[in-house]
Amino acid sequence: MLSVSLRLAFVLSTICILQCEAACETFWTEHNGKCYRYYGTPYMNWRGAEDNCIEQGGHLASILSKEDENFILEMWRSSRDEFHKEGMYPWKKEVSIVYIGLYAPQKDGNYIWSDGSDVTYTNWARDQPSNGVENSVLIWDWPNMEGTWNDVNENTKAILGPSICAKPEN
Ligand SMILES: [Ca+2]
Repeated sequence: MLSVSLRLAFVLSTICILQCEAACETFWTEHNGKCYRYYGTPYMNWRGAEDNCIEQGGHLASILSKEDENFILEMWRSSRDEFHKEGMYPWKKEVSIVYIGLYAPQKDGNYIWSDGSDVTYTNWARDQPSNGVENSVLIWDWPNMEGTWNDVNENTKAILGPSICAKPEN
């Protein structure tokens, strides 16, 4: 009886080593209780990027603190630079964007996070947000605007449609 229990414990612990240890699946990076992944899918607008994240079990990433932002920026830039190395990015890396989960569904300047988080932190670029028809938010690396936020028309399709999804840990 003891050996059966031991064997069962061994089997369960083996399963756990294979599946329980990783908080995040392959290609997803853990940060502060969530898993994040960069997607470089071509020609996608904000809604397309958000729909892709929903298919993956999450939403476009929300940024609730400077700490979140630093993590997102580091992840985005290193992932983007890998695309550069592979010759997949037809754009200068100094001039590039990434969608985040902030949007104004009523186009009235009232921004909310698509994952339902409260808006506790923003980092708008100078003279932003524009509001109105520009209701979908991205971070841009642009001369003198590195890492700040801009709202764009929801129909804008990014050159490479890059976005960062986030979902709860396993
Ligand atoms: Ca704008």
